[in-house]
Amino acid sequence: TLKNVAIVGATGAVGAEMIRCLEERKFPVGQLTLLASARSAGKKLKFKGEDITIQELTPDSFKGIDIALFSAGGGISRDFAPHAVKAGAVVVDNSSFFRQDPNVPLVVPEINAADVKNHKGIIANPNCTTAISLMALYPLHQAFGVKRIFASSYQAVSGTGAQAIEELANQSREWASENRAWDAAKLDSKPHVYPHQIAFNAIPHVDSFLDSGYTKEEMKMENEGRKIMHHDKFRASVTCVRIPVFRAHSIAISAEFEKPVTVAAAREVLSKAPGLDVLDDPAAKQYPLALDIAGRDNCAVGRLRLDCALDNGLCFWVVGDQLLKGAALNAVQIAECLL
Ligand code: A2P
Ligand code: 11C
Repeated sequence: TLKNVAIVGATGAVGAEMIRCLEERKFPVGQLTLLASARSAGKKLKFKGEDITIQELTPDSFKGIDIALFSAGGGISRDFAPHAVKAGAVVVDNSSFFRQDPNVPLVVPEINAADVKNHKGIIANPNCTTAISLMALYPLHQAFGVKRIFASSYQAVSGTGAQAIEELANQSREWASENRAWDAAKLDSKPHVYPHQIAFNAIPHVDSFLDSGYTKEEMKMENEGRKIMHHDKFRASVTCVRIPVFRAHSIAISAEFEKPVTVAAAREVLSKAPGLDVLDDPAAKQYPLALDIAGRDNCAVGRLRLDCALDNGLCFWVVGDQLLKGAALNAVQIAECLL
């Protein structure tokens, strides 16, 4: 049976991918309602070759909606998801706002699809860095029992949204058009989205800082990882870094396991994992690259090696399109679990 679907934040970087995922995966959409701010109302976006006029999001937007996909930031989810639930819709929320609510399942369908059925109107979509990391970590956990990880992320600007994509593009153009030398990479223009110039830089600051000195983004790995893997003792020490890549997040992970692990056994486990490709042939210079993984549904893992500083430790490099597996694709997969 067909479902009436609404996308909140349809004009955003994730919203655009949600529209595409619904179309590509042949989700049984009855009517598609596209919602955004008043700034976008009246503009049109295409779905299955047809123009759909964007409407301004209001508390009354959800009459007759079966499934509402939210990706317009935590504040919008906080204020409007309850209206959608009241109107009878099931909300799949891409923001961090409801993720730790015990009444809200937090789901990566390849890992804990069964949690979907416990929902009370809202299902949360995990953080993108966490979701991509778990696509490789969870199968290893099932085989070897993960105790803790140390990780660094290399996050694309599209994780921040459409304005950040523009900021990186503009800064890159500014450098090129002024014929600047390599050692004159610091531009005159002031950044708007990030606290520092992102082009030609690496910024160890994603989301806001906590008293502990970690950022919120960094702690999502442990907090969301525990909930998704049903593993209350999982520990994660993470440094999240924004880099001048447009699309696809990369994460370098050192994981420590309960049981002894070998590269061959890990490769065997990972090669059978759903939604994950193993690209691991260093001699052929083959490993997952953001530029190759961008636009692909599957995440990819490579650089498998025993960790030389941990007991029962494995190092690996996992890359995923964070607009897809980290956001729009995962949200649509959750919606598919509801069918
Ligand atoms: P709009 O384009 O009208 O501002 P991104 O994460 O790529 O920056 O996208 C954010 C999304 O959230 C956009 O679709 C944006 O719509 C939407 N959004 C932002 N503020 C509001 C709001 N007050 N009401 C509805 N949608 C909003
Ligand atoms: C980023 N991961 O790349 C963030 C965006 O918890 O959903 C999404 C933040 C979140 O900036």
